[in-house]
Amino acid sequence: MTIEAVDYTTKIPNNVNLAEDRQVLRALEGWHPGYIDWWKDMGPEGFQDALVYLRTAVSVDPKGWAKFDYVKMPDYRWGILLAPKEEGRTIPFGRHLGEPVWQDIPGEYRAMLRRLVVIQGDTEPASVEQQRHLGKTAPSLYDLRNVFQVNVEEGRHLWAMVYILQKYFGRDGRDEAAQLLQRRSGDADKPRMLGAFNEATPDWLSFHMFTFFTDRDGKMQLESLAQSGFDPLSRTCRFMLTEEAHHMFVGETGVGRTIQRTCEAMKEADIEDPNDVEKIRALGVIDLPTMRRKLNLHYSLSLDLFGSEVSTNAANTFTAGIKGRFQETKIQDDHRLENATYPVLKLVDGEIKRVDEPALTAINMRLRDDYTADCQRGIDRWNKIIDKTGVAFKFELPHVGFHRLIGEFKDVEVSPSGKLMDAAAWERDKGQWLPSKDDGEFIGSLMKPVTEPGQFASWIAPPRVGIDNKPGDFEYVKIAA
Ligand code: BYC
Repeated sequence: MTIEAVDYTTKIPNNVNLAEDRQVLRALEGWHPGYIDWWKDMGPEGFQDALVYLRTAVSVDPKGWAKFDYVKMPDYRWGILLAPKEEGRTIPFGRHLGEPVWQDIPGEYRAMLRRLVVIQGDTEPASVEQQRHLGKTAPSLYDLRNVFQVNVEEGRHLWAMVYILQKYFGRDGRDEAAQLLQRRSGDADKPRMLGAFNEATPDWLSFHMFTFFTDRDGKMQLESLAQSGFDPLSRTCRFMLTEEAHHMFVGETGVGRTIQRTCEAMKEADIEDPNDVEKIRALGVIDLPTMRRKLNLHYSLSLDLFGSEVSTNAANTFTAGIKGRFQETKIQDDHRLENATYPVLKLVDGEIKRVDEPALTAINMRLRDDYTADCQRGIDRWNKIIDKTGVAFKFELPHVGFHRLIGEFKDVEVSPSGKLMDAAAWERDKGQWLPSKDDGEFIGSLMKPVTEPGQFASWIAPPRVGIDNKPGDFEYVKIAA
């Protein structure tokens, strides 16, 4: 493994030798002002002059890749960083299994690769746009810093994809890079490409659920692209995954701290029944049934991001050696899948059944199953927090057919327990399972900013440890810098 040093002398820090790649450097420098305009228009609302205690990637050495310091967000050094090259790496799956990885894009796979890179790129600025209002209502300086950290890194992930577009796709790539700054989350005319990235993130519970569930789809997709036979994409995604881990940490601990605070408040007030919603809400915390409805929403929206269960697109990208499976190199099989099958949940004669499908077309389903297992581990950790406080309540993932807009279940209604329902029954019952307007208004009423170092809003517990081991009263954001 060779670790290329990061060059900080060019405007765009990088470890891809941009100083000698004048054409790409010029293209990126040409794109930079538009990016900064986008950041100022669509990035975090306010706080652009605040000093934020941020981590910046300064190396790709797994032993020490980041440095923490106060930075104004528009001055963050958004760099192009690829994980170290693995000498002798070969394509780990598909038709080209065992051949040396490509340093350039084979002509026949150009369109396919471009589509994946553009979709991946599109999600990054979308999430920043979705989260731009949150600074105003942060429950603490610690949380405020975390959302900004996530935002600047999503910005860097956009740069990562734009580099691939501009370096390997010439003029088409430059056009796509420009369009990535033009689409807008939730816009009627120019929406972002995937469903979940056009939804609102109205409050901090939504943000934490989003970073738990939707960033975890990001992890699965990046893991699959990190297997790619196109080595620059693989290396880019591998380094993005290093940063992504913190985003999921923010989500998991954010929801975990919310659960913790609710259970503690219930205990202090001697409330045993988690469904005693009115009394619990009066304590200034979010009741567990409301959290369950939010969980149901974010999980189902995120499942849609895996595409159809049975997909020839997925089969084609796998066979081409472009997009693999989660932890492809650790799977014990022939990595070609021409004769294999995989069980897929389908609607058969009005019933939900597992049906064996060719494993190649079931690649999305398999990734989604891996995702569900990964989510379940997080849910188990949340349930442990509840157990420890003695409150009788349990979170569960709803059935994968619940509330779906993409794939096998898009035209039917399925309850969280997996029962097919008619439209009338769904209309009658869905309010129990998905957040209502009233839930949104109640959560909204708790969203009051707390800007005193070491203080937290009523509805969320403090973290167990600080970022970069800082003490509890550390001033993570100097607002009036
Ligand atoms: N919304 O064969 P199909 C992240 C379209 S998150 C709208 O079923 P395929 C992050 C599809 O485009 C990770 N349209 O699916 C997280 C196709 O349309 P066209 C993002 C959808 O292609 C948090 C048609 O339906 N990265 O990084 O096998 C914060 C049939 O497609 C949707 C990636 O997704 C949808 N949900 O799989 C920040 C990786 N689903 O082209 C960042 C790259 C499907 O026929 N993307 N369609 O008009 C892919 O690997 C695949 O394109 C997909 C879909 C998984 C998205």
